[in-house]
Amino acid sequence: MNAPTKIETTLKDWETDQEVRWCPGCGDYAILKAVQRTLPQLGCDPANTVFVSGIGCSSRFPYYIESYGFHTIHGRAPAVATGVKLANPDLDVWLVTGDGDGLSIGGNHMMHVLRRNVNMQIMLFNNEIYGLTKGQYSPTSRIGTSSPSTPAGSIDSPANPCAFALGAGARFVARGFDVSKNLPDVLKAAHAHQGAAFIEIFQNCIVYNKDVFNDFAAPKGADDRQLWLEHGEPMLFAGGAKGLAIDMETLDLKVVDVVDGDWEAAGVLRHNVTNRTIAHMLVELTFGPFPMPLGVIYDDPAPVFEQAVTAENRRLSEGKEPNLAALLAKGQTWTVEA
Ligand SMILES: Cc1ncc(C[n+]2csc(CCOP(=O)(O)OP(=O)(O)O)c2C)c(N)n1
Ligand code: SF4
Ligand SMILES: [Mg+2]
Repeated sequence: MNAPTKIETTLKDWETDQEVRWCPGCGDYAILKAVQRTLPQLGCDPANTVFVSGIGCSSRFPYYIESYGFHTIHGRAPAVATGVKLANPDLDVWLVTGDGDGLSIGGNHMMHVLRRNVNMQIMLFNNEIYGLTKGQYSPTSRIGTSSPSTPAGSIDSPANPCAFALGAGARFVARGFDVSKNLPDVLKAAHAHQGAAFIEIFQNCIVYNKDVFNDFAAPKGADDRQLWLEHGEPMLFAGGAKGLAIDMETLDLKVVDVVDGDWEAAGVLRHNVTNRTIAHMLVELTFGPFPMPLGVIYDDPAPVFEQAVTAENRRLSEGKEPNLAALLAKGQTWTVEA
C-alpha cells in the first residue's frame, strides 16, 4: 500500500474504454468489479496507481483499470512491479497474476517478491487451469484434472498458493473468491498492510474448469463450508454450530461441535492474524473434512524492501557527488583486441 493523498473517485473513474475480452460468465468479471468498487473506497488516485500483470486471461486486468499499468511477460510481473516500486516508492502497486503465470513460469519470481517483502498487493487468480492457452493443467490443478495436456487425468500433486506464500516468507496471506461479497474487505485489508500482501482469489474458468470451487463457493450450503476468519473472533462456521480447535493429542486442528453457542467451552480458537503457526495449519487444511478458510489468514507486518533500499542508497551516497564517468572507469575494465 501507498497513497500519499486520498482522493474521491467513483467506480466509473476506474473503468476504461477497452472492450473486456473474457468469456461470458468468467469469474474475472466479478473480480474486476470488486476491485473497481474497492479502489474509490480506499481513496486511491488513478494517477498514483499501477497495475502490473504477466500473461494469461487474468493478466489482461490492467487494460480494464483506468490507471497506469503494465501487461508484461509471462511470469515476470513480480520483477517489473519491484522495479516500479523501487523507482517510485510512493506509487500504489497492484500485481495481477494467474496460477500458471504466478506459480509455473513465475514461481521463482513470486517467491522473491514475497521474501523481499516489496510493498504491493498481489492478487493471484487461481482457476486451477491455464485459461488463455486453452485449458492445459496448471500447478494448482487437482489430481485427475482432465485437460489437453493431461487427457488421462493429471497425476501431479497440486501446489497450494497460500502455503507457498507463507513458505516464501509472506507477511500477509489472504483468500477470497470471485463472486464473494467479502472480497472487497479482503482487498482493503491487503491494501492496509505495509509489505507484500498475497491474496489467492479462487476464480471460476467457466470454459475450461467450470465450477471446480462450487463445493464451497456455491451459495447453497456455503455456511457449512466457508470459514470466514476475522481477527479476534472465534473460528466458527455452520451458523456457529461448529468451530476449529486444537487437538491436544495430534497438535493439529480439529472440528468441534459447539453446544448452546458456548464456543469457549468447546475449545474453539480465537483467530489471531499474527499467529504464523496457526496460519500454516489453516492453509494446509483439507477441504471436505474441514471448511475452506477464507479472509485474512495471516497479517504481521515486517520492514519493507524499498525502504531498506532507499535508506541504503542514501547512506552510500551521502556526501558524494555522483560521477558516472568515474564509476565506469573504476577498475575492472579491459580492452578487447581484435
Ligand atoms: C514464455 C512463455 N511461455 C508460454 C507462454 C504461453 N502461455 C500464455 S498464458 C499461459 C498460462 C496462463 O495461465 P494462468 O496464469 O493460470 O492464467 P489464466 O489464463 O488461467 O488466467 C501460458 C503457458 C507464453 N505466453 N510465454
Ligand atoms: S478461458 Fe477461462 S479464465 Fe479465460 S476468459 Fe475464458 S472463462 Fe475466463
Ligand atoms: Mg489460471
